[in-house]
Amino acid sequence: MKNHAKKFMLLGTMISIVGSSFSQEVLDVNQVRTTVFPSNLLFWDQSQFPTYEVPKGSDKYSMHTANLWFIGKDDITGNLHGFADQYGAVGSDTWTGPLKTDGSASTTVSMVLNFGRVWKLNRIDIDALIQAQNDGTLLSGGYTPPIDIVQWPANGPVGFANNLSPFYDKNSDGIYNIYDGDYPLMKGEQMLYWILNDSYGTHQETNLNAMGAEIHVSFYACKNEGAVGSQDIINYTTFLEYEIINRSLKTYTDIYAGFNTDADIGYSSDDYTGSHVDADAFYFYNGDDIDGQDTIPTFGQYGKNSPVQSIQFLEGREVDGRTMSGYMSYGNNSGVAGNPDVGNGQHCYNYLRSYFKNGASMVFGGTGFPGGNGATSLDAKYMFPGASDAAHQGTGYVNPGFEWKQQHPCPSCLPALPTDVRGVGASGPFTLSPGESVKVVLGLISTFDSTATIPERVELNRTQNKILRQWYDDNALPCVMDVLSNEEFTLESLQLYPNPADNLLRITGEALATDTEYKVLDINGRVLLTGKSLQNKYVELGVETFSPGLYFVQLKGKGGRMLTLKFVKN
Ligand SMILES: [Ca+2]
Ligand SMILES: [Ca+2]
Ligand SMILES: [Ca+2]
Ligand SMILES: [Ca+2]
Repeated sequence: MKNHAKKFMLLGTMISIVGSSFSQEVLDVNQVRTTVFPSNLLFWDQSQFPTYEVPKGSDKYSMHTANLWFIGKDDITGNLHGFADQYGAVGSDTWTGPLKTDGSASTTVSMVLNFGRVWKLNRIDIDALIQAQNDGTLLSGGYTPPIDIVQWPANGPVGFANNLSPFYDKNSDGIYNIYDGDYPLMKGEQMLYWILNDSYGTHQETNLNAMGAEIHVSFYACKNEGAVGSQDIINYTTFLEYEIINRSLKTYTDIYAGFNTDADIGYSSDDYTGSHVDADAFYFYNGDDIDGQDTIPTFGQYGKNSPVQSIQFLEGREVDGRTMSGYMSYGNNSGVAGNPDVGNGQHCYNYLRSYFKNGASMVFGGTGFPGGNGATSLDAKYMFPGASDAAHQGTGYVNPGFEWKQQHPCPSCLPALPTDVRGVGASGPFTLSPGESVKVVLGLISTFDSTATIPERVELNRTQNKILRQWYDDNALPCVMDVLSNEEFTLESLQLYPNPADNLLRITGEALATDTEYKVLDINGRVLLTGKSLQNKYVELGVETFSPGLYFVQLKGKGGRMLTLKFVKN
């Protein structure tokens, strides 16, 4: 574990702002367990220790800290606005709660206090609520809804946005009321939700001007207990969704949204990093065979079975066909390629654009620093892309002539020494007008394979990122992601037969609407068939050409509720 003495100051600072309501929640539905505070400082306990535990219960942690960075230029003055929290050494760039919609982008102390919390939703609780709404036990008092469902921040008070957190609005009156049949819309099996802004105070972390940004954060995961083959990826993955809304009257240009990460794979001082350009991801892995200071790992160190931890831009602003526009790694030191100086937002903005602290562009080769051993003169956007940038997008479509990795800085270079690496993946540039918003969705995969070498694990992680992207784009994740419902549309209400099937398969049920959309997927999440149910309310699938094995049928009912049925082809 690293000891960041400076980190201890943070909690005191935050408490003075949000008082006793500074709460925490745990995401723990699959093989990842992590504690989250309502802040922009993720994956650590806000004082010293990491919290991104994977596998769950192992007491080993693949990441130590992470933050959303978001910086752009005022289109009139050219001044930088935005936020880039790190460890909160002297203060913060972000606070809890939404902002007023009158253009002032301001808030009040009581709003900051009221939103000093994380809401936690479990899908089984939403299903139970819907059940209780249907059978009358909600109204009769026979069912007590969880407090986070009752207090779901769907509607802001006067002066703030009426629609904050998403909900199913049964009577379409714009007002969240579970007694009217409304319920929170969540993703995954379990979801944590909180709201931040960058306007309440002075940006002590960067000295940047406030942007007037309101940030809705959803952090969710799902699970697949019967996972087959690559489906198991989902049990080691979490999703972070940011919706960033410009509540100011300014237009910002040249914005980059980035994810700053200090991933210590277990022991912090023996790691490497790199980017999977063709998967819009960056990653961290152990730089030697044994995670730990010595050959015998001690507490909190992975030893031989270390994971590759990646962060993928599943959604961002696509530029030049990529949702991740760059990846820049930096070291845990104060040098020109080290930690951004506290109070210097320009350093963070440089890293978001693949420039060093002094404004020099990253170049391909060596450490990426111009003039260094092994460095070429080609400007580069992605640090250590390995074989993942076959089109050479990172170097302006110019072929640099070799594969650049941290363990292979140049054809004649010795490998770099593993160390404490950090990095920022970014998406941009783009513009936000007043009231406009942008969505950034990250997929965080931890890849384990004790039978593979570490370089093989890196390639497996790259493949897994491509699979996750495909599932995500096809809305075909191998788990139930959406709880959106017409109340009778349940698994119990449907019949699928014969199962196993030879040629024809039929799905019937009263709940099947005329235009229920369906998709048939194989175990790798590839979509094989799509269509809609017919007038007489059944789905008939011709599966005679399918290879023997397990398949899934996803049905999307009224209100968007997704159900997944399984069948076996003989
Ligand atoms: Ca309503
Ligand atoms: Ca690190
Ligand atoms: Ca390590
Ligand atoms: Ca080691």
